[in-house]
Amino acid sequence: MKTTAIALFATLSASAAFADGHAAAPMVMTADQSVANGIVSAEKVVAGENGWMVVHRTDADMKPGPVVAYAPLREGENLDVAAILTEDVAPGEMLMLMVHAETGGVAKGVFEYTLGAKEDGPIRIDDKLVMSVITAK
Ligand SMILES: [Cu+2]
Repeated sequence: MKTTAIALFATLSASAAFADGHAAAPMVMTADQSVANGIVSAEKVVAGENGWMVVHRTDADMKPGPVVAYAPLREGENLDVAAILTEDVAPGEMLMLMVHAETGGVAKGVFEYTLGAKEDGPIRIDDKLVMSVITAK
């Protein structure tokens, strides 16, 4: 009986969260991968609004560097997101996959961000960037 009550509560909380639009916190789920085919991919990306998965170069300092790929994201869950690299990335080089919004620019549906720009800039949750760092295999 107790178990049933707990399960029911969990179900109610989940639907309330969905109605509120905060079903899942923004995140990037990815892993080290070969990018020899010219694609960087993420298993799953959750975005709070329509936007972009942006791929920055980075290194051991973990600071976002130049953008080398991007792909559109829908609000909510995105599975198997693939971004085409605009330049070669060698095995051993590090990449940062980051969630950016589609706000602050002048054109809708056009990726307008360049490093440090406000157009289509990164989102922040609790003042932190939403990103994952991988190493190219
Ligand atoms: Cu970024």
